[in-house]
Amino acid sequence: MVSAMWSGEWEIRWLEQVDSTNSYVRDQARQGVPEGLVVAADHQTAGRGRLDRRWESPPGANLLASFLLRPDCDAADAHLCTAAVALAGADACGELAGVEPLLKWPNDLLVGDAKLAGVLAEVEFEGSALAAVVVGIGINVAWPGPADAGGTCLDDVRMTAQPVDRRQLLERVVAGLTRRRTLLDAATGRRALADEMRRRCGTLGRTVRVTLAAEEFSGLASGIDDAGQLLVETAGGTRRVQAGDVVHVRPS
Ligand code: BT5
Repeated sequence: MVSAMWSGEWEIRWLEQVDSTNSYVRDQARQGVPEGLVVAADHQTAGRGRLDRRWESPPGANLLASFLLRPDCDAADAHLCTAAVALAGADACGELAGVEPLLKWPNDLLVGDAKLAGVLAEVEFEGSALAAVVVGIGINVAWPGPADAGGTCLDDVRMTAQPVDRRQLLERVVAGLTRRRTLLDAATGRRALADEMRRRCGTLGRTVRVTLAAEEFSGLASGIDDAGQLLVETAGGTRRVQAGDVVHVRPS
């Protein structure tokens, strides 16, 4: 990895409108902007999910934010950046709304079986070295997502009287990420982060149906290995599923 150690500083930019906060931050990363940039937007005109899917959100309704990280780790550990942001997002929802979402492998926050938030991590390389990881999170605050997506929002599940303020929510996500950020730079820290992710991952112990591009199978989600792959026990043995390949993992 090429970067210097993280300075501990965040620079938060809040935009009225952008195509995608992830695209914006990736662009900044390519221009050499240091770690710590955080970009949020009231509205995305081309918000992105994984595998060319769209992330929808009406103007001003939800939290849409991306973080520029330059951790001292290999590309193989970049999935832990997703975990760090997802865990920070879950903590923030607990602190401000009194709900404790669980992680759904590889990149969602769920309340019950409903999707409260999604995380999208994208990596940038310099030669063969990891140069940056851009992690975006969309947390539904006031709008639960498209009708057919099975989503929920904090307004529908919060245990608190007051609606959640998006800027305060971002501040809490930043605080939760600050608590975990240095874990990414050392093997012991990365193990601790991976353990926390496994403890708070609601996918483990459930029967799941995995849909890949060319096949589908079911089994018991039994673990997540150090490379971030989901282990699924099937009649034919243990399958390892990479986040990049999976179209859907559903409880079944
Ligand atoms: C994700 O993708 O869940 C990652 C979403 C990341 C969004 C953030 S917002 C800030 C940053 N900038 C970006 O451009 N992106 C990131 P995936 O697992 O592929 O889920 C996408 C699917 O979720 C879509 O195909 C819809 O079915 C559904 N969906 C779309 N908008 C939703 C919403 N607001 N709430 C719940 N589900 C939604």
